[in-house]
Amino acid sequence: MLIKIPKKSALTAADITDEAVYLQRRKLIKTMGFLGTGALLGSALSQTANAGFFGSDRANTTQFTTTPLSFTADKDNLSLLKTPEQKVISHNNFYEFGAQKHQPAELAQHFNVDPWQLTVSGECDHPITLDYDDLTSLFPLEERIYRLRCVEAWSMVIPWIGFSLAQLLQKVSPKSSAKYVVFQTLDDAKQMPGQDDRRLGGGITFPYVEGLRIDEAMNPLTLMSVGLYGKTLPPQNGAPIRLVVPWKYGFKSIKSIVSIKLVSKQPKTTWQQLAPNEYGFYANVNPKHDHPRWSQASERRITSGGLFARNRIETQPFNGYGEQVAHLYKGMDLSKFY
Ligand SMILES: Nc1nc2c(c(=O)[nH]1)N[C@H]1C(S)=C(S)[C@@H](COP(=O)(O)O)O[C@H]1N2
Ligand SMILES: [Mo]
Repeated sequence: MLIKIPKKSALTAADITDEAVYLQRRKLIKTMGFLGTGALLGSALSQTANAGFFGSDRANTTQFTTTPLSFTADKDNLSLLKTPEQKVISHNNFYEFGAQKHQPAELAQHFNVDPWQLTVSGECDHPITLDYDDLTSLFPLEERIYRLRCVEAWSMVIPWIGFSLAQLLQKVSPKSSAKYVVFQTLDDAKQMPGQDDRRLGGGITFPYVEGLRIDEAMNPLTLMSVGLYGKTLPPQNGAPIRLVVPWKYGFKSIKSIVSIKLVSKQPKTTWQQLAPNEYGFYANVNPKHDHPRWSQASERRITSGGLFARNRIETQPFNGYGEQVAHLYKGMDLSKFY
């Protein structure tokens, strides 16, 4: 397939295929028998694996109840063309519910998020445990329209709702020994079928663990998200609370968090442990540092268009957030600390 890369990393409405045209093509491709390939983060198929994308809109994403949230609207990022809500909630990576893009939406609809407990502890003076209601009431909620760039070279633009992680961390008064922050997803194989089924769960180790350096965690862009498109999160997107770090590859944005711990040493994280030459601790979006099995120079932006829409765009350093975060990595060799 010939892929045109526009000069600028931006998309306008003119770049997008009409939904009807897309559905027509999808039908054609289905008859051609393209469905059924896996879409694993760790698989060589990843870059061209559109199976989940095509299959996604069949998922029943509506059984779980989401509720409207009160929040301050994002007025700064209105020029970003948002990925349609239906795509955001049906094309997911959430290996606890299956490693194919359409599986989380299908298998997570009965996920129980209330009651929930999120503990913030470790190297701090005032550890706390938040319950379900605290998640949306402790801090004023804001909308943040962010680009999300998956390491698999696709991306979306998502209107998240949440609060800065910095606000939460300030509440527990970190000690000076707190140099890193470790996050952990719920550990519950009864509810998350991928956790005790290696095939479904893509062969990764659970519970899912992620980490940030303390200054990355304190950066105002780093968001604790409790919602998207104006409502509480659907389970496939990480209900009831997940991390969003927009300048890093999507796998850093850990979902359905039960524990946040301040620690003194750099933690071992899920993907980094699985394949350290492919997934680093930092995982900053970097078009100049390719994944060993595919290029990171460009990405497929998921819009309302389909596979053949003109939606291949250049990837930006730090996913376009360099002005806000490049200073965090001053003097570091980014090809070494990838
Ligand atoms: N617990 C957990 N968090 C996770 C993942 C996962 O498999 N398990 N996948 C990550 C990856 S690879 C991506 S790209 C994003 C996708 O978020 P979205 O489905 O809301 O778009 O979630 C991240 N967080
Ligand atoms: Mo990802």
